[in-house]
Amino acid sequence: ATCKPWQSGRFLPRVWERCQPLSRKGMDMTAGQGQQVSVQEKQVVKDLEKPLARRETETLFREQPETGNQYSEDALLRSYLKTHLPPKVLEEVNQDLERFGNRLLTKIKHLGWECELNPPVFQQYDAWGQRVDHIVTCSAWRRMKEIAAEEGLIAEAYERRYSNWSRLHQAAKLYLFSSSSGGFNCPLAMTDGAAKVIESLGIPGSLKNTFDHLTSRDPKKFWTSGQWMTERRGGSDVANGTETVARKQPDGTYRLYGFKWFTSAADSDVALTLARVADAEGQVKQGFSDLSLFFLKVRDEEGKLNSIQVQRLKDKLGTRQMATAELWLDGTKAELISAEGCGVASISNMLNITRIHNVIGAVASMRRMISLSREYARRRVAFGKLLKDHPLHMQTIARMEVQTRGAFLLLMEIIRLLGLVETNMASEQDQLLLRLLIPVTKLYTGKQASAVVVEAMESFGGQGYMEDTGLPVIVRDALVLSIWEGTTNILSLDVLRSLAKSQGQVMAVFFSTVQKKLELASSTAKLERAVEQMRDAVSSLARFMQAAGSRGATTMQLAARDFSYTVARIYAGALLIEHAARPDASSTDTSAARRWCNQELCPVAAALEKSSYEAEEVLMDSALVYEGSPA
Ligand code: UCC
Repeated sequence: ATCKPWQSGRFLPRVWERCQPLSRKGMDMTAGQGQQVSVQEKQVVKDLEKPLARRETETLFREQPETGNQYSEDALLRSYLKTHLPPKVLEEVNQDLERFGNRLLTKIKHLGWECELNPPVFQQYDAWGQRVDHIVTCSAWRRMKEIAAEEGLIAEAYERRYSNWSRLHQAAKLYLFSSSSGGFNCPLAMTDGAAKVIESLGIPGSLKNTFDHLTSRDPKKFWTSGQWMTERRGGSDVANGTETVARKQPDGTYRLYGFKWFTSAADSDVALTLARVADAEGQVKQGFSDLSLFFLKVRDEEGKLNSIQVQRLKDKLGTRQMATAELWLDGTKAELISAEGCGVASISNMLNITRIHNVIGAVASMRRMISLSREYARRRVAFGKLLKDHPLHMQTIARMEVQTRGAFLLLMEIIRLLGLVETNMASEQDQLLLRLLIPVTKLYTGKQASAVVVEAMESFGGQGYMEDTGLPVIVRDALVLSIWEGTTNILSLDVLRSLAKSQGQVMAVFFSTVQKKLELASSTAKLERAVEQMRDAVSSLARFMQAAGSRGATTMQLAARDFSYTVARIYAGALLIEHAARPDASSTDTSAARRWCNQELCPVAAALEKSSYEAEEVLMDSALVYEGSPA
């Protein structure tokens, strides 16, 4: 008994060291007690009899988690597609994803790792002292661009060969691609966003050629786009923070003058950006929301930069495979593509697409980490048995799985709605629901991704913290997902904006959609309790909305985060229940839905009851806590 520190709760290193030899004995004892011993476990025992030097390397080698064809292994994705796609479409999409999964495993994954090992380098001058401002990328990164074209990762969404299901096909591919893409998912997000803006403008003649490049399947023709929104004074508050000025030229084009503080994937071919148009006297009003949207090419036909100077590349925590730069625009030739003063509203078409890509990245990173974590738990032995046979470890992985499933179904739901909107098949309700669910899903999955990948890293113990396992890369890259494309608070306020703009209609659609999903599942006995919990949560949310309606705007702002979380959790719960109520649902589907509904579904109501949003009191209280205690 003294040699089982995990039972006595004594984890002091010295005690543990003393226990090492006996822990082996403990393992043999377990086997002797007639418990099930797997082949793997027997192999470990055999290994322990080998000479020390060989034994150590072989044991760890066998523990290295490996996943196979991501598509074949993703039961949830497969069942989702099977449920929703028409049979003919399913057959083709299935084949394509199977093939793509194989290509990812055998080729693309390695390229992704190469991108991580060879991040972009900034070369400001050439050997002869001439300023070149060259962002040097590795060959694997350039190959990713070709692969993106060959696979139609953008084209698929705009060709619409599967009508409203084209977006689903594209999203499934991007989701599989994301964690092996070596950061190339970032330029693809913005490229998709730019194509969307151009399409929503009716593909004007001047942008037809660009649209063709952005949506091309020809690697030689394919272009990527940047989204240059952020300036020194405005990451979130874009309207007030943008200082860039646009001066009209006699030929009708504009020249841009300003400084862009974060420009992701700065090696892109074109970009959309915001600027303030100067009037006939050359004057500009600063600090007002009168931004306009511009399109520009980064280089001219000869390959020279379009009056752009690269100040430096950013030194980032993650996404290091991708060049983020500070750029001076010094007379950059550009085309005005929105109505003057409507830049923010126009670029929101791009933002909504890049936010969806952010969700794809979030769900993909959770899925990847869990797959590895689960695989490791099948190989690693501790305290006499495989990790997967330890109840607490299994429960931890199960919790991550449930979170990932909820996030995945939210993603698929916004993709489904987007597909309908883009093929003019969406009802007004679908459009309202999409407007609400994009910020909700973005903020929820961005945050969940950080939590899940860190938890998953921990499931590898110290190995998870080792750079050369590749696990820290996934963690680092996931941490940006709650910041990119709007922070959690900014997105929470966008949720409120969607309520205000629609005069509450988004919530009316939300409630009726959730009710419908619950009704369809109410005859499934195994889901009875989950449906009940959901109904309670929906009533609490409705009560919150009634109560909050009579309070001031500050109350609603203080509640915005909890409110958005509530919407996310309730909607994901409804989706999980719907998925579990299918005739061919698996027991995993049922358990996941039940577990999801066992968590706090309506945090906003609970907080209201605790008076957490009593504006004056809370503001004063928060200010006190924020200031800290006097010394
Ligand atoms: O660029 C970045 C990094 C790139 C990397 C991309 C990779 C992503 C995925 C990778 C895959 C893994 S980061 C830059 C990101 N920046 C932001 O996200 C900006 C954050 N700030 C906001 O979101 C703000 O809410 C603003 C700037 C969008 C709006 O602030 P304002 O000035 O307070 O806006 P207003 O006045 O409320 O709205 C102006 C107009 C209104 O329309 P009108 O004029 O018709 O009434 C709004 O309804 O814009 C409309 N609008 C929207 N419409 C605002 N937001 C939206 C929206 N989300 N959807 C529709």
